[in-house]
Amino acid sequence: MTSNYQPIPLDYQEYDPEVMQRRALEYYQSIKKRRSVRDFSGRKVPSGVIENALLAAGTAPNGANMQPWHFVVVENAELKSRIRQAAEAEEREFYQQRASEEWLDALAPLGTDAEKPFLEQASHLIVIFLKKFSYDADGSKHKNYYTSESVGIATGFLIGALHHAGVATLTHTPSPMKFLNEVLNRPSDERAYMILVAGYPEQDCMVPAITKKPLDEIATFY
Ligand code: IYR
Repeated sequence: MTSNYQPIPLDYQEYDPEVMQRRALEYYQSIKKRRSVRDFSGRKVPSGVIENALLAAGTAPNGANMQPWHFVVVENAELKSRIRQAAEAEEREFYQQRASEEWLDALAPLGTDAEKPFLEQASHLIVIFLKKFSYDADGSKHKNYYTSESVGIATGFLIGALHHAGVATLTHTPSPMKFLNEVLNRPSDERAYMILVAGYPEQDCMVPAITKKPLDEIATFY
């Protein structure tokens, strides 16, 4: 039997335990400063920053290395405005009809509503699509595996990479998001997963006061 398994040496960097400790602490101290930003300035983030962050996202571990994602980067004002209009229509429906009282109560501390000006103001909208299938060069269709886990991890890498570069982000998931396939010309077997809003925060940007759970609540050690 012929095998497609072709191993290469691992490129691995080991650190001394103290260096490990320091790096782990420094990473936590950096990532804990990431906040979801809803007030963006119109300033443009350089395209190269977005491109490298996307390359970082594309390294994410994923099911059978099918890389079941597609990122659409929107800077065009006309497209942003179409996305805003469609998203606000869905959000008005959500806030006025679909959301339960319990859900609205849970959102109250975040101060969100159906108005989404950031969809036009922010430097970039990165619309993340999940691909249920891949296609060979000859056009034959293959199922992708663990697609939501894979795209979730890639999205996490993307958010982390943008934060590392100094780009503020907001995860935005208007529901339903089908309109994004139409506006952005994506095939119907791709599912819009999230809009990642990216840019510089507005000057004197405020964010809701929230706290994160302590370690003993989020983790168990045996
Ligand atoms: N999609 C809506 C509502 C919303 C839902 C959750 I859960 C949030 O953490 C934040 C907002 C909106 O974007 O306003």
